[in-house]
Amino acid sequence: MLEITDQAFRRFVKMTDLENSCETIVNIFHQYSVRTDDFDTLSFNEFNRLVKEQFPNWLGRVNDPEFITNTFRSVDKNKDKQVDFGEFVNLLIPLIKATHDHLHERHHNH
Ligand SMILES: [Ca+2]
Repeated sequence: MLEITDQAFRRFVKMTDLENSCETIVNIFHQYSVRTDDFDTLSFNEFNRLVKEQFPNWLGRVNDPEFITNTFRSVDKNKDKQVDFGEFVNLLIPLIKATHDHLHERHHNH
């Protein structure tokens, strides 16, 4: 039977914006998590790099080492000095909510 690769399959399936957004989040996480040690978690250095490169506008204090250290500690809920994907998603939730609130503020000011 003809096997269809994941990539080929995607050419035939039109994913929704939300599906694409979810996949983008997973892909970006992996771009950083595969660099050293455990390929599916972020070490402190990987986390530091992801936050600096991916949130330069939203997290204004990305160049403050204390801010990065404190954020890493608070995101690393199980204290294993690695940020897994679930912990990473918990970091995104308040950012997504803030984006939503910000959009409403702009809407109300019109
Ligand atoms: Ca962890």
